[in-house]
Amino acid sequence: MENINDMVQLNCLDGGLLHLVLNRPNQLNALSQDVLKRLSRIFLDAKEDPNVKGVLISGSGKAFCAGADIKQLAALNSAKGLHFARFGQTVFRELELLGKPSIAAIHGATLGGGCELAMAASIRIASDTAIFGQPEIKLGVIPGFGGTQRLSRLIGKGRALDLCLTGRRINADMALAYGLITEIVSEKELLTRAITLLREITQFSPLALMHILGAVHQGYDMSLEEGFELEATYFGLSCASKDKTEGVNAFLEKRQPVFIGE
Ligand code: CO8
Repeated sequence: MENINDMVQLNCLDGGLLHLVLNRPNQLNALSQDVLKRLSRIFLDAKEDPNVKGVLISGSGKAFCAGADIKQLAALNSAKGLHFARFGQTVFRELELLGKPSIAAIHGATLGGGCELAMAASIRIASDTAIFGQPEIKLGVIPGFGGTQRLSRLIGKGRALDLCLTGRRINADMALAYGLITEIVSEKELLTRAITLLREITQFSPLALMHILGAVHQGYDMSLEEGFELEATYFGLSCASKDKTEGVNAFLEKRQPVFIGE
């Protein structure tokens, strides 16, 4: 019997970084209902915890995540499928709307729900061993954890349709060319690079980071005019912060800023 807490291991790293390790290596970190419940708890807690500045997600064993747990998928009827899809969508949205930067550090298979989880992170970097795809069509279903929506938004409708309709896999080079990931490193360097990048980002004002994430995620589906208004609102809020005073003063005084999140 698997313990729900072991399915996602938590490591607190220096600088307020929370490292989540998907930890069902014998199932290639397949996303069961329990994994999703655990992820939801972690994301909600991380959002509220002022000590958490950023989140890193990786997978143990030979894959990032090979998708929803196909054994559980087998038992789904229409009503349960609807519920499971909504639940997964909600959990991944919690990650996307964390208000703090997140990085998916990807290696090996990143398929189906695994790719959908990675797409909910703010940034994806991958090792040269990574493979990506939405193979649900081969199982007679469709992506259900946000894949049809986020993939189209990230890489464009034509490429998303190609991947979802064929179920074919793409390698890291192609994923980079598509804009699904932003960087490729060797598998050995993956975690170090992801941590370094997340540290670089989380040194900035947490408020400004939250405002950027909010402006991009909320503004994405608005009209351009509405998006501008949202951006102006967030910009105004940023200007009211002590971090803005500190950032501008530090520049003028030719020193490094120290942001406090106020
Ligand atoms: N679920 C459960 N178990 C899995 C999964 C999975 N998604 N993927 C792999 N495993 C298991 C295998 O069954 C195997 O277990 P065992 O050793 O007991 O036989 C073990 O992991 C290792 O897998 P393989 O032996 O297959 O490893 P390979 O290196 O030969 O192949 C692959 C790796 C190519 C990744 C292959 O495992 C594979 O194709 N996996 C399935 C990928 C897939 O189809 N993913 C999509 C799943 S559906 C989905 O994500 C839908 C999301 C939205 C759902 C909405 C709910 C309604």
